[in-house]
Amino acid sequence: MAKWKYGISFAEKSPMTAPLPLAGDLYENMRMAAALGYDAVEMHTREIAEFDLARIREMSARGEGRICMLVTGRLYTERKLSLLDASEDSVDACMQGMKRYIDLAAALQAGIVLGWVKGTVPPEGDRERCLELLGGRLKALNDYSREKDVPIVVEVINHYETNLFNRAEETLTFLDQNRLDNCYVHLDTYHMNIEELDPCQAIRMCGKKLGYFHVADNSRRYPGSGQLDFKKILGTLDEIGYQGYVSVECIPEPDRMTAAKRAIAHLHAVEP
Ligand code: LER
Ligand code: MN
Repeated sequence: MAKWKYGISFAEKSPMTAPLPLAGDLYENMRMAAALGYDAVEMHTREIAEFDLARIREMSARGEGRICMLVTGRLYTERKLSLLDASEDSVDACMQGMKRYIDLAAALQAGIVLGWVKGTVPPEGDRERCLELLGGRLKALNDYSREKDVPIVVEVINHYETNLFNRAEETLTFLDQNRLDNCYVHLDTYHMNIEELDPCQAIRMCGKKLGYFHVADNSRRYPGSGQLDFKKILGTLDEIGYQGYVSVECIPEPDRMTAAKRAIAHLHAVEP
């Protein structure tokens, strides 16, 4: 019996260059992921998407998978909204979108991944002021999501993609200073390999505040394809008593099915 649950990233539409191993029909992919040994899929979707909730619940009851997380990035990439937008109207629309994601996650008993939607500090922008604004806005979402029993996980993403929350320590400090008790740190081995001097020390630093964990190897292909020591990484998750999901977010090479199969086989082989 694994110490944690395994997830895998999915979107209905995703190019082969994106780090989402699964794409296509949701229900087929949930079933296929479960058959491969994954406990759940993490879904990139729009906040206005509609799902057959009864069908998803029936599938979960039959052991045909579930949805562990909804990823909010499409609010940013498709609707161009973020929590640090300059106009109040955009920020309001972003907050409404995030609340819709939270409502949908509540119906699915899933969590919410916050990555790019947090926004960035503009060139020449006042970083402290941005952090203050973000803290207030996230506090409102923190309280809304706590009421609905939906955790928010804030992803730590490397500095080539964003200029806020690039490292575990900075993210932990922000969550702590703003008393975001329903928000957790979301680490990703790919980003940690770029940003953290010692990824295992970053895991230890998060301790009970670690809420979600993405895995890919150093080239962002499936775990086990490259240089990262997943025995040591999973051993450190065990050391801190991590009980969340370990979720595969990797480039679908050599093809979707092979990447998904090899990833879970490697993780099972090295888990404590
Ligand atoms: C998403 O989980 C992620 O890791 C970022 O790199 C967004 O692409
Ligand atoms: Mn990630």
